[in-house]
Amino acid sequence: MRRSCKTLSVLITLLLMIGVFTSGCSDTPDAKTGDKEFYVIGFSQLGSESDWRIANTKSMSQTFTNDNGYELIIENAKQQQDNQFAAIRRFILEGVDLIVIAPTIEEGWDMILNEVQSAGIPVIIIDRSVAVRNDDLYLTNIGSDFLHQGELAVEWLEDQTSDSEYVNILHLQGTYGATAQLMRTKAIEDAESTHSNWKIVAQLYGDFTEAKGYEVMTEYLKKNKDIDVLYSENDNMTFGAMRALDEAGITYGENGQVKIITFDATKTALQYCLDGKISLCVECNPMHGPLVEQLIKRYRSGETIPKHVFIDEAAFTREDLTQEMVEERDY
Ligand code: GYE
Repeated sequence: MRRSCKTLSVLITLLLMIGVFTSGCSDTPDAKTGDKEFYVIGFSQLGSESDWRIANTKSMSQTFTNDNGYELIIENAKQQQDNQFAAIRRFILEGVDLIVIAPTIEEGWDMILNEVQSAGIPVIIIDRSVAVRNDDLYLTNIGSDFLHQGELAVEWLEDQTSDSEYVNILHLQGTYGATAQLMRTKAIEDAESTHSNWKIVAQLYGDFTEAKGYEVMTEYLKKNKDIDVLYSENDNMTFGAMRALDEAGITYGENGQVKIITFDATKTALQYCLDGKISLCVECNPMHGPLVEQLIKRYRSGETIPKHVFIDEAAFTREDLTQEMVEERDY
């Protein structure tokens, strides 16, 4: 207690001294006059679980630079929604101009977004979505059409398996309750129910990370080897799964036992696809920065902006790719 009083008095004295000093030099240029006014953005990033996520964070920080007139404060929530709430509350206290949220899961956002709204701060949701009762709580949601991505995978698999008597599908799932997981799961589950020859033999939880993908696959493969297709909800889980398949002596890819479908289509995954190891890469574009900036500019100039902006995405097989395309991939 005594110590903090002392610290306080030292601080006050210092502040007074600065005050006297600056007021005494009113003719000399104030350091502040040279400072630019930045538009301050608080960005609650959900984590750093995947290559996709790293690219997404990079795209945001490369866009919202001081040179472009922004100050970007990034908080990494380490895949915990509570950490996102804490970061958002700090943004409110700091009085940022706008908050961007890449939410972990869809549920549970009403209360915190109400707090942000009461503070008069606009919100943009990127990547995954939030399931809130009132969508006035955010300006716009920019991200992928995850159901469409799943449907692209299903379409391709239909083509591949129309003559097969049975198709055993092993399903690796991302973070439960995240839009990317919910929609990619919906696509394959719906398709299974309408294809009598398809069977999802197991659903394993990989939480979108390579380590978890490897771990659950290794465990599963100890007892089960009868798999025709691996439907993996992101590239990093796929990489972990490939390692587990290698160790279990199960072949995959062209002329192999297992066909691999993966989501994201990062450079590494595309290279595997071109090398014949992965059969299908469904694209999920993380380069949100420029698009977010465009929308912020429109919002600041008083335009009404669309409530949901989807990014155009495709799917690739080996035949669609060239080495050049892989090299050009920026994530
Ligand atoms: O597919 C995965 C990441 O929500 C689109 O999250 C994102 C997903 C992406 O961890 O790699």
